[in-house]
Amino acid sequence: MTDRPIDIRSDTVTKPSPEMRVAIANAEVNDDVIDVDPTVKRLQDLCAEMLGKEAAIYMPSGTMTNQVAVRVHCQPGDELICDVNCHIYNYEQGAYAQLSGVATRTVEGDFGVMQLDQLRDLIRPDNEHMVRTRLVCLENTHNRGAGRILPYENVEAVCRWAEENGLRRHLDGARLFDAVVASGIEAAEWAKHFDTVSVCFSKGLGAPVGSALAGPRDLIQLARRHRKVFGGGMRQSGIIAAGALYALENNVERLAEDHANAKILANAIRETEGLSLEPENVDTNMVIFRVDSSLGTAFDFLAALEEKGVLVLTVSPAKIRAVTHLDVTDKEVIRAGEIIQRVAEKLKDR
Ligand code: TLP
Repeated sequence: MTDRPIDIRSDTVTKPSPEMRVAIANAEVNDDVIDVDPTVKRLQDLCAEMLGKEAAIYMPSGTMTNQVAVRVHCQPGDELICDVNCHIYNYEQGAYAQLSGVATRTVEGDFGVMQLDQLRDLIRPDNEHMVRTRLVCLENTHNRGAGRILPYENVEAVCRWAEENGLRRHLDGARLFDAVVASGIEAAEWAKHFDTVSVCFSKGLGAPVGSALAGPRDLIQLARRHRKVFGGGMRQSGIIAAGALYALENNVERLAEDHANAKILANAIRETEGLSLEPENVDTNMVIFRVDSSLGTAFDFLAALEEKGVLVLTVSPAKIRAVTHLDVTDKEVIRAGEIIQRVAEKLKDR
């Protein structure tokens, strides 16, 4: 019998556990567009409570919660400020422009961390030639920053500056619970600096579908309008919300196991000639490493790993990302590390 592939492309690849499937099968449902689905309501209320916000709304994806947030905060002709490597800027097809007529001003952050000195001069004067600076978006943990946790004081300082200057603040917290578990700082403590926060259930938390956007009641009411026009009004969505609820109630603390596994993988990569971690430290469940050109490209490396049963993703022609999650065991992670080392050795001798 051949072993199953070790799939560490993303923490989005997890499948609902038997216990989660029972919760899904037993979910109470109703039409959540006409009125309210009781399971969706429970999920939304729990999210709002955990994030210390008045209300929350369930949506099909993290892309939608981010883009509905942009739409809630901005009008066409407005501009948002974000780190150049953030998900909203890189992986959402420029939806802020396509769907909301919003421009972006990007900042070269340090693995996702923007400094106040980089931001101070970016607010545009009130002048009819210019777009209106309206919103600052942060991402925590930071995906292209290899799961980096933004320093708490940095988040506080950037958000205070934004507030003092009349800018709205949105947090892409797709993996906020990874930051919570690894930092020991509560979700509401992170969230209090932002007007809106989005969190995902279909990443490390292991649910099959969905994200939530939390914030003040009036903004979430407006978000409900925009969710509908973006095609995210869902009927008996308690079926999928039950998986998300199960994930929130059962799978938060265990994220620490993924973080420990990512450190095991990082150690194997650190010891391998021709590979270097970027950044050097691993804060949560992601590892990004550079493949030296003497071993070929990241695409060559990915193909060689795939042949040996390890699935990863490239993040650039020279960089690879691996993500630990609840469907990979520590043994599999150790094996993935050994395979990475063997592949590097082999490519060196080509
Ligand atoms: N990220 C995915 C890919 O889109 C890259 C992944 O495999 O990591 N914010 C952040 C920080 C994300 O990492 C993602 C997904 C999203 C938003 C979007 O979530 P979905 O996929 O639910 O639209």
